[in-house]
Amino acid sequence: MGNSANGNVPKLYEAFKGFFDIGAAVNSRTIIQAGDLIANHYNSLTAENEMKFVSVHPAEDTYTFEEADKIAAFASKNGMKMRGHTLVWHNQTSDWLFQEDDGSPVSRDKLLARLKSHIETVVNRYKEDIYAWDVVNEVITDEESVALRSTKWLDIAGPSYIAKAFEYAHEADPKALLFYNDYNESNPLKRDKIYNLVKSLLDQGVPIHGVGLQAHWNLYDPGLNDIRAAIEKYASLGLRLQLTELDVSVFRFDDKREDLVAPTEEMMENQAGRYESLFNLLREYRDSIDAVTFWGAADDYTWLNDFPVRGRKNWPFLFDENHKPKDSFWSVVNQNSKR
Ligand code: HAH
Repeated sequence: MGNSANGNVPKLYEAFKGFFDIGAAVNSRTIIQAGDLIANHYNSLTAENEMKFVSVHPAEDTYTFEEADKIAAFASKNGMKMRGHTLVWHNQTSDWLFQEDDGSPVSRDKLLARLKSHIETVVNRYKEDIYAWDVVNEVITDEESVALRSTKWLDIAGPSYIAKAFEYAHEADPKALLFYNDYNESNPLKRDKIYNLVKSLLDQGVPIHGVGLQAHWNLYDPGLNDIRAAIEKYASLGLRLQLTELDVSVFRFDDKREDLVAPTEEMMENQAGRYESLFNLLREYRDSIDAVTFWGAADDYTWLNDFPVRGRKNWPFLFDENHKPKDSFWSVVNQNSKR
């Protein structure tokens, strides 16, 4: 075991050597506030927001890469890999993209031309830094009857924008691994819709290399059997898998309680047990899974502090608010040394 971090705390990513990379989503603040922790324990980075459309391309002739560049430089300085997130999404995307100057909707051709130019510029810029891109994020609905999410992309361009995005990304960097990424990916119904979408892309010869399971999970859901079935189903497509945005919320998704200022002991015990069984399962699928990226680094900052309940704190990670390893950390790291 690599006991090379602080004292006797093994480095998280070293504990998973031979299994998969261990990543963290970061932002311009966390690479400073938690920079040491991040560089010490993770060997891969994703920019939480800084490479999204609205962050890098606020107006047609304006690209703003300063924040994204800082994160890429941090990764490179610390010898970490980097994933790109994300080229096509329905959120955090600038309105100008879909509009003419007078506010009327653009034509399909114009939207696709803008998409191509955006993808070329962004993917090209980070060619040396980024080995894998989330090309298309969250286009499948959670509802039973409909497959594709109703978005401006779909309204204007029709379903082929999905294949186009992968083609443009592949042209821009033929070496990059290209992912379809989504949440509620282990829900059997949504899983089958994601599978069908990805399969149809493969059948059309679209350059897609992986499925990203966001893995925004909690102490109770999804069940291990559903996670296992999802991994097997996606892997049966012959694609690479990654967990791209893992966190384990201490609340059920529909639990709106707001009274806690610290996690209960029971929550932290349950979380350690949950992480232990999750990583046992993930290790079983090491041949299909190449990386597990957490959607944050430590409990002092998580997007879950505002979602789905605004301002409610959550404690979803392996490191606490002071960047110290939690029981959840030891439950996944000790499992490895028992093997
Ligand atoms: C993810 N969506 C996004 O991929 C990521 O870019 C963002 O920073 C946080 C979470 C998860 C999600 C959502 O967008 C809507 C409902 C549920 C979950």
